[in-house]
Amino acid sequence: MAAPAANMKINADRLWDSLMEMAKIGPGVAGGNNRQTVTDEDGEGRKLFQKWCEDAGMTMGVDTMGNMFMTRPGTDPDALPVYVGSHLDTQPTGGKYDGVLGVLGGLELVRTLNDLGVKTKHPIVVTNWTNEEGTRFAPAMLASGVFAGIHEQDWAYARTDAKGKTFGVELERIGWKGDEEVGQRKMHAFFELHIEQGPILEAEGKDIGVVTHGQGLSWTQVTITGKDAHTGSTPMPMRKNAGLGMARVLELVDEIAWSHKPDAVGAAGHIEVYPNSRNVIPGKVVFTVDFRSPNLAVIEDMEKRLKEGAKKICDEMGLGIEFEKTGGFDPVTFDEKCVTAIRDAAERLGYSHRNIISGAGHDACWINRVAPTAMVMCPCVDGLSHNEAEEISKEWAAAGADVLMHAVVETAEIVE
Ligand code: HGY
Ligand code: MN
Ligand code: MN
Repeated sequence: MAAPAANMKINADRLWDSLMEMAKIGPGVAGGNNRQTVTDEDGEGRKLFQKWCEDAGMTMGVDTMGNMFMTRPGTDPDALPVYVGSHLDTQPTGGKYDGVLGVLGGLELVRTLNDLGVKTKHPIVVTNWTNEEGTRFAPAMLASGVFAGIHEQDWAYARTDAKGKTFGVELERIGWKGDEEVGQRKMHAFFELHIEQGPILEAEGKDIGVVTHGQGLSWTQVTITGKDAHTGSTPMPMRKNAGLGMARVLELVDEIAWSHKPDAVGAAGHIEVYPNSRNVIPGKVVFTVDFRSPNLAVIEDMEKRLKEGAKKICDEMGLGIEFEKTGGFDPVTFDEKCVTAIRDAAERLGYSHRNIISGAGHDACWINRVAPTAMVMCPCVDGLSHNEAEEISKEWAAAGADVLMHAVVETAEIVE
């Protein structure tokens, strides 16, 4: 297949302006974003993305999970489309680029092809996957997971947020429950551009990460029960302090992750304390342990040791404990041909690059189950993400979008 000419580049200023425009929707409190899934802000961001795509001549399809598919026709309508995209939803204290760069990078490549009058045999479909973050409704990558047949749609619709609202009702409320049956679309390939969300590329001075693998993820929700009691008048020996039990379990989580250094990681980002009153010993805590590793056996070992060790801690303290697996996926190996298209594109464009394993989960990790898939990464400042201070440079964004465009266009086959 003919590769695009090395001088075929996206419009960096236009991409940057679109990123800054989208960042105005669902602003955070410290310069980032709080555009959580199926909130009104998410709905607003979707509308802006739809407008931009339709202005670029694309037509929209939306499935029953709210996944948005914006199609640029190819010369052969029967050829399976090449999909490209990521997610527009953010963490509560999210950055402006996590996910958004991948969606708007896909839009920018279409805008550039329009400018250059380039046609491709295969249609190109720019995608916004619903609820990648899994922060409001666990698990992460919910809608791409339903699309890939990992989760049942009814189970996904019933996922509940901290206020007792369900995903399905909220999706309908914001008016983005589409009529296309989820998962019916067949793909020639899927490409995702994403910021690294880690320190490697910046530290090594590399423009591009060629993502060969994604590490696996395990989310275990732990509920520890003790007894609410007065923090002043209850003698220490009489206490059933669920909060103290959690503290000791979190120490264990850290110890387990360190025992598998340098690759394994572990922490709890979600913690609920009940009744969360200054003068009541917590009678119940609910928290989610997030373990990750490129090695499945390591993940399984960490899960096993968590259960055994946490049970021992609670037994000794007279506390109850329950475990629920609320999310996870095995380590991912991306498609060799697609990965090569990305590496060749970086080479052709003269961008420095290195192979990298994705530390974060992405929709591409599920789509890899149903279509040849690969990812391209760009650096981010100090490797910081899931923080409002998340930052990238315009040059990094442009390099990533250039490589994305070249890999997509080569795979979609330019028609001379
Ligand atoms: O959890 C993750 O890795 C992704 O950011 N949702
Ligand atoms: Mn993301
Ligand atoms: Mn994220």
